Amino acid sequence: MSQAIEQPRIVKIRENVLKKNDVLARQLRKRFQEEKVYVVNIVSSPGSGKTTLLTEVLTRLSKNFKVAALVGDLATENDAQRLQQSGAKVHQITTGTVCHLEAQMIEDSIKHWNLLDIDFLFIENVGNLVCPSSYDLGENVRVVLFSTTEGEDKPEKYPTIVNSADIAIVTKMDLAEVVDFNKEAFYQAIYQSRPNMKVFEVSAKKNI
Ligand SMILES: Nc1nc2c(ncn2[C@@H]2O[C@H](COP(=O)(O)OP(=O)(O)OP(=O)(O)O)[C@@H](O)[C@H]2O)c(=O)[nH]1
Ligand SMILES: [Mg+2]
Repeated sequence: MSQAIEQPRIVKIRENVLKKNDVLARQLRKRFQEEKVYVVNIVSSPGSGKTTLLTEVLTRLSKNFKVAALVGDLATENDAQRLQQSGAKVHQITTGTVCHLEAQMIEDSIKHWNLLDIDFLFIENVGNLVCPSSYDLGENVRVVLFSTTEGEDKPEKYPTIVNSADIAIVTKMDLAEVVDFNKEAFYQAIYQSRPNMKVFEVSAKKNI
């Protein structure tokens, strides 16, 4: 079979997978809404600080709210163990070779949880700046993290993830000076895709 004939088949399968995911994500969103669970999907490249920031957020929020987290990685339970230190209900999703979380994985993971016992559900996606942008998980809000140590041009290089997110967070601000992080260039790169995007600057390690 020639490549010209094979190509449309691959596109078709991808379309079907995404469509199936969208349908399930819509059902999940409805369920979350009915059971009053606010869902946050956190996406970023590997190592930009998702687990570190989320552990801090869960620790603080758990004083007044019922919080839970799902975390996706290709392998290991490391991040679930770290997040559990916050006292929150946590479940690790190991994806094997898949570079993103899908709505089906979320549905399977929450099967044993009573959603009425959860006010906020955080989903730490697999570390990847490409794949997670195409997969709706039924979340209320999608947050993209960029760390100062990655360089200020990442929003420009990965516009799809910026476009699919609602909010951006710059992490590791305590290291900004050491790595010569050019804040102006970073904001320009973000605003190029999303002129009014809300951006927060944080450090999960030090008061800045
Ligand atoms: N200095 C500094 N280091 C940080 C900060 N946040 C995270 N780190 C460090 O960055 C490294 C990666 O952090 P993680 O929280 O594991 O990053 P992640 O995005 O969850 O990584 P993956 O789940 O593997 O994609 C760790 O060594 C953290 O200690 C921060 O605000 N400041
Ligand atoms: Mg992590």
